[in-house]
Amino acid sequence: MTQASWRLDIPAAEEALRTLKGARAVLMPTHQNVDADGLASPLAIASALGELGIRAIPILSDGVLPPSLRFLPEVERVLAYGVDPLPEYDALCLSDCSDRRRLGRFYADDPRRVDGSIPIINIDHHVTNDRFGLVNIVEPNAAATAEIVAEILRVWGTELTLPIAQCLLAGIYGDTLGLRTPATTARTMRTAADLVDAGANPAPIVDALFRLKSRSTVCLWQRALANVQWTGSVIWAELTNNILADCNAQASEAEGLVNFLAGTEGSLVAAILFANGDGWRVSLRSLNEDVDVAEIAKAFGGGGHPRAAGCQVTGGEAEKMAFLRQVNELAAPSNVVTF
Ligand SMILES: [Mn+2]
Repeated sequence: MTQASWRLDIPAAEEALRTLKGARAVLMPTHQNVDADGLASPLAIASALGELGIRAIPILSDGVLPPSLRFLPEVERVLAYGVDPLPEYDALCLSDCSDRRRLGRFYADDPRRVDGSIPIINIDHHVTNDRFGLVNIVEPNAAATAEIVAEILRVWGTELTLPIAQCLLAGIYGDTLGLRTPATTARTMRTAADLVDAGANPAPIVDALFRLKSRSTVCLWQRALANVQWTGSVIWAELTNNILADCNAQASEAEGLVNFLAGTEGSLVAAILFANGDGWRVSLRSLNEDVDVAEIAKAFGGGGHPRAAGCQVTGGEAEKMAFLRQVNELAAPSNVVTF
């Protein structure tokens, strides 16, 4: 377990609040393929800003609410981009979003939305965050954006209501797989304990994020596991749109699968390749301390964390296989021992 090695930038947290207080409405787009941390953090912030009389609206950038996140308190306040009309806004607050392209369709439809002409508050824990905001609160040593948000709300002096506490605990549990990842510190656990003291209940979070699964998810895993392949020490599976359609599943349902594969004996990297229009969106994981998948993803224009990252591979079968061979070479220098 590593020691806590970050300190909240309190002046930045205060400046963020000043900026948000000056806005008539704050839009909070999520990153694409949103996860628990990516949705629970803006939900908690929106709820806290509501206490202060500031209107803040979380919006799902790719218009889809993953079924596993329906349990989040106050999720009904979240809009879906491309489905709900886009409200008027004069400030943006992004959480858990390492760069603006991660906003998916919200960005792609009009990159000028995030060119800085509307002030951006950027709250994140990705080491690859490029500090695109007017105010940047980026703490790569925090285990989850929700862990940072818990401290920001302390500075803001907002009440830790039950919905806020439950959201923040869900964000922390989501990114730490239930306080189990190397990024989890004693401080992460203390923050989690404070949230439980405030009334948060871990049991439904664990069920929703790690135990309950739909029939479509089991179908997806069945198809993916039947086609697991190896390229050197890279264990990988590809998910096509046909498989998703056959199983009536969304791509987000395979997120747990890459974590499952990452624990496979003899592997240094696990990859799930999601076929999309241009090639594949790739999700990378490693349990090996000597392998940094954020660095590997960066070599292909992506980013993330040392243990979990992603990138896009453009092209066809030849490019796909070349990518996997390159990942294997980047992951397996001669001094790295497989387990
Ligand atoms: Mn996160």
